[in-house]
Formats: sequence, C-alpha cells, structure tokens
Amino acid sequence: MSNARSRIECVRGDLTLERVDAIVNAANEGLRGGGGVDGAIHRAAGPGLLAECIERYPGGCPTGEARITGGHDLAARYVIHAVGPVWRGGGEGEALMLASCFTNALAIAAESGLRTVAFPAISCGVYGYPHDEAARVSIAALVEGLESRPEIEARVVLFSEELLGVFADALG
Ligand code: AR6
Repeated sequence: MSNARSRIECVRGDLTLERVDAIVNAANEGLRGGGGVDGAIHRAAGPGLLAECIERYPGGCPTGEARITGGHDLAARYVIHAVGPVWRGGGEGEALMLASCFTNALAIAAESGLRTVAFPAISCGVYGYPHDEAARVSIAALVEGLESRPEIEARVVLFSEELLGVFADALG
C-alpha cells in the first residue's frame, strides 16, 4: 500500500510488547528514563538501555528531536527516543515540536532501514498536551512523513480506549 494514511494503524495496547523494528519512546531531554511509557520501556528493556543512552548520548536530546538505541530485552529491535514538548498553553511552539518528534523519528527509521515503527501518544501524559490537538498534529506529521517513505508502516499504540478513539478520529 503506498497511500500514506493507509499505512498508519491506531490500536489499543502496551507499546513495550510491540514486535516491530522500532518502538518510539516518549522521553525527556535527559534520556535517563522516567515515568509513564518511558519508565515502562526501560523496565522491559532492562538496564542495558539506560547504559547505552548514557554512553551514546551524554548530553541527552533536545525537545522535538530523536535518538536511536538498541532494543535490548524488548521484542522491538530498536528504540527511537523522541522528546515531546511540555504543554504550556499552545503559544510556545508546542505543535511544531510535537510534529518534529514524529518527523524526526521517521527520518531516523528510514536512515536505519527500518520498516515498522510503533509510536505512543507523545506528550499526552505527564506533559499535558490536550489529546484532540495532539492527535491531529501527530497524525498529520505521520501522514506527511510517510508520504515520502512508502516502505514504512506506522502503528500508534494507545493505552486507553479514550485515546484510541481520539487518534482513530484524527486518522479518519
Ligand atoms: N504503552 C503505551 N502507552 C503508554 C504506556 C504503555 N506501556 N504507558 C503509558 N502510556 P507519558 P509524555 C501512555 O506521560 O506526556 C515520562 O516521565 C500514557 O497513558 O508517558 O510525553 C518521561 O520520562 C500517555 O497516553 O509521556 C518524560 O519525563 C502516553 O503514553 C515525560 O514522562 C504518554 O504519556 C514525558 O511525558
């Protein structure tokens, strides 16, 4: 399937269980683990993930950018750590930074020859992004990024029925 939108699937589930080439982490700038999906990924991947983050990315990762590591004990071969924006009302470039997470994660996946990538709802937890706006921005960035990369299929793995509904609506 070459149509970009048809290569995106929204599902309810646990991202850490995804059998894909890469799962994307909703990380923070330190890249040293944390709560939410970040904590779940580090627990499931084992201590080697933190060790690799420290060794390869001593300065962490700026908001809106992404960095790749191995998947360690995960079923996924790689983890792409993307740093979403903290929601501050929407007037501080949040949408651009959130879109960049998806764009940059797809660019890294393409450079690395990956074909299946699973994303969480970046910034939709601790970082407080309104879910409907996050879904719209995230899906639009995914569609745009996949248009030039017909080899990649993306999944968005949502932890709740509510978020699945919001993202499925944005996908249309
Ligand atoms: N699978 C899929 N989604 C999950 C899982 C899981 N196993 N666990 C949680 N979620 P959050 P953020 C959902 O807070 O808002 C961390 O401390 C969760 O329900 O993980 O980008 C980092 O270290 C929510 O819908 O990420 C950062 O400091 C979504 O994942 C900060 O939180 C994202 O929620 C990043 O905040």
